Amino acid sequence: MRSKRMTWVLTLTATAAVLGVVTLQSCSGAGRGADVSAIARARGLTEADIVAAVKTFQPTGKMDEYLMFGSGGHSGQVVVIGVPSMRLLKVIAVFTPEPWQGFGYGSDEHKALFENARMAGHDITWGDSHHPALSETDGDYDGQFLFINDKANPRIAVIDLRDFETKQIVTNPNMGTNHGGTFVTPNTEYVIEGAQYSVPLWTDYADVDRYEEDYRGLITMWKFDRDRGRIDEAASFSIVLPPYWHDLADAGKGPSFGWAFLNSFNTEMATGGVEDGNPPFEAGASRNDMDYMHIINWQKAAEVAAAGNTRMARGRRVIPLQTAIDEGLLFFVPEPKSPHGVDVTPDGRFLVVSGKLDPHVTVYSFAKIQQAIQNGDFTSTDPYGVPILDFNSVIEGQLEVGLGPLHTQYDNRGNAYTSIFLESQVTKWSLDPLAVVDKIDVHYNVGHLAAVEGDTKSPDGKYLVAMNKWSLDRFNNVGPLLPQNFQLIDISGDEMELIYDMPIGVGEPHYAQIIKADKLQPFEIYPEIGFDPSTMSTASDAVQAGEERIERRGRNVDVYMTAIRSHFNPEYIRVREGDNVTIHITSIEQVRDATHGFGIAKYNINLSIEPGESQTVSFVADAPGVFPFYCTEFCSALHLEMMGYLLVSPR
Ligand code: K7E
Ligand code: CUA
Repeated sequence: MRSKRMTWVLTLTATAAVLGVVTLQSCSGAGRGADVSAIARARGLTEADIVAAVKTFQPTGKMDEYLMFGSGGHSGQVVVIGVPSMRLLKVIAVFTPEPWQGFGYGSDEHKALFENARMAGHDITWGDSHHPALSETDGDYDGQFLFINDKANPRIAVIDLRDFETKQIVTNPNMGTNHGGTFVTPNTEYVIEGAQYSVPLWTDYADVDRYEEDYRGLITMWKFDRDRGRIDEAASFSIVLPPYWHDLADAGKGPSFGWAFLNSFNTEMATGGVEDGNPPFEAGASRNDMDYMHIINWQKAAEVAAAGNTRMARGRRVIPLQTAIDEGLLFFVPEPKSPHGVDVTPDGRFLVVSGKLDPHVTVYSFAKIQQAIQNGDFTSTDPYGVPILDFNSVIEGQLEVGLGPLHTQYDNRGNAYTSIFLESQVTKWSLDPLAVVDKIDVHYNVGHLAAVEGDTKSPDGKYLVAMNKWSLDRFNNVGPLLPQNFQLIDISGDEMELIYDMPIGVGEPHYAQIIKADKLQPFEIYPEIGFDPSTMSTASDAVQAGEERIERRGRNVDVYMTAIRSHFNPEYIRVREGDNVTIHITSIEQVRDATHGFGIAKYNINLSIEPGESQTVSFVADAPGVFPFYCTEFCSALHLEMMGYLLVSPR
């Protein structure tokens, strides 16, 4: 491979000529007499630094070519980042309340969403978001929806990219946690959620000594109703799996359409218990040289479910394991040691698996897998009767890429990029022939990679982001809890070039997807006055200008309020202690970015009301006193005056 310390043979002037941007030696006119080479010298910048800066800098008002949707890790949110500038544009509130967006601070719409997101009788106000998935049409991102999993509390969220807001959270009571989600099928027919740690399925409680009998894995195919923009829970189904631990999944496309692939580990079914003198989980679950890639015919499974060949488990439709075996829905093929990612190639012909404890990537041929299934070419079955294909007869080849390979993405020139955790590198390799092409150091301990459109049928091949778990010495010391480091890599040339470091200080992101920005068509303002984003239609309680009023029925008080720069109408809300108050607020603004907030002091209420939006907040006026409410978003010169009083008279 090439030397890591590149020698700069070009002079600054030569670079300037190549770039055709500025004359670096003297820039009079270009930057008010600035001398770029003098600035670079003073800041200690190298030639490569200047090139990287020019490749990533966005002048004011210039938009990024791509948007990256990254998981927010245990923040439970989604981060939206412009590429290549790596500017953070938004943190979309998903699983965790977020006051700026007024998400979970009083609005009835969000109360309903969080109500549906409860698990085991608990309000859940965080998530461990891992894998965002953009909706696809014909195997390509279509820019309409985004899905993301909560690993900690097995849930899936739906975000509508018309307004970048979370619309739905569905729970999976039959999983302990999830990890193999979210991944979409090529037309977003289904959103895939694979479990991670197995738990008892048909009984609510079984001790670990009943592990092999009562614990089960699961994969759920969530049916997505694109017209409604919602997962259809009743039309969704799950398939029971043996009690291995399951990891990442991917959906086949092109020739492998209709199939899903799911990694597993702990096929040893180790049950840990280091305190009892047993090997700890980490050792027990890593004994075998091979685990099983699960090959799942989801298209046929959907037919089996539609035919009623399911049982109910905790109110959900489930295809029992024996049915899955009998119907030919589930096959295994060995995969090397503690696999992490399984990534279908853009043409859908091959699957790339990385074993964390194996220095190779293994490339499986979908055609060979199909041939073996059709020929009934099985070496044996697992203890539960699942047929196992012969490893050597279905692989296309293996390639040594480095120690601790994890995740793979693709470009548009037949190359794959695999993250190498232990060596803190990205390995670029060609699929045909199987050969390492280039390696680059990243800082440090890389997890996922995200290449632009890198898991679609037509990757763009321009940029790759290495999502590094450790940042160590890359940023200023902010105490013992460090941000992660997203490193932007230019992959458009023969050699990869590291061009930007972006600290992520909100949680531990895992995966991201990067979409061409012009595929997104978000609203600039809501399409009509009185629009309810939770239904994406006109609110039944929308308030138009001139309709403002307060209605009382016994102890119920309904306030019909409008907001426009720079006042609320009405400005007094007079109620009695103990009254049930419902405020219906509509922003009658039609100007882009004229957002108003609505916060009530000491009642833990805050809304964000964007132009045209209608929201409802209900609460019991249980504390008597005088409580100012005010607009929490700076909206005009008279923003401080945009206020009113909630007057709660004692009973
Ligand atoms: Cu590797 Cu959850 Cu995909 Cu973390 S996961 S990196
Ligand atoms: Cu409206 Cu500030």
